[in-house]
Amino acid sequence: MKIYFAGSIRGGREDAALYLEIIEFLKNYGEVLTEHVGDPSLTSNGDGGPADQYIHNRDLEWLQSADVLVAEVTIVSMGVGYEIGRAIEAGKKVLCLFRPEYGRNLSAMISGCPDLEIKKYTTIDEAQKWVADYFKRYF
Ligand code: 6K6
Repeated sequence: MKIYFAGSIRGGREDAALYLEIIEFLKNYGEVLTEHVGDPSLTSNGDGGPADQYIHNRDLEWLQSADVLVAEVTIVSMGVGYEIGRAIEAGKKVLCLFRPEYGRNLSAMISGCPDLEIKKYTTIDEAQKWVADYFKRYF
């Protein structure tokens, strides 16, 4: 099982520690291709990394090879939204995790999309429960 985890990078890194916890839990179900998304040292403006075109093409290859996309969508991120759209077009299963108490409404293009599942949560325990439930149902 190959899992692509998506979370905000240039959209803001406030939830990086949470991404790391979700990634660690996802490892119970398979290989997480995008562990770097939970790296606390990765900042939204980090310099010296690979060129954007390289990142885009490499990440899309990983996405195409993945069985499932799990996206934390609370922090608005263009990259995460793009990855969700590309994953749906490729016929991948998509689970979105969202914390409504963060005070923002989810984009209608995500909340109105019939081809993905959105689970609302407050605590990491709840997020883990939704992940476990999703993998039990589909894999
Ligand atoms: C690093 C530091 C600042 O910018 C970077 C770019 N590096 C990236 N490395 C790997 N994956 C990336 C990078 N930038 C975006 N992504 C992909 O898009 C990840 O898979 C995330 O799920 C998503 C984040 O998009 P933004 O728009 O929040 O950056």
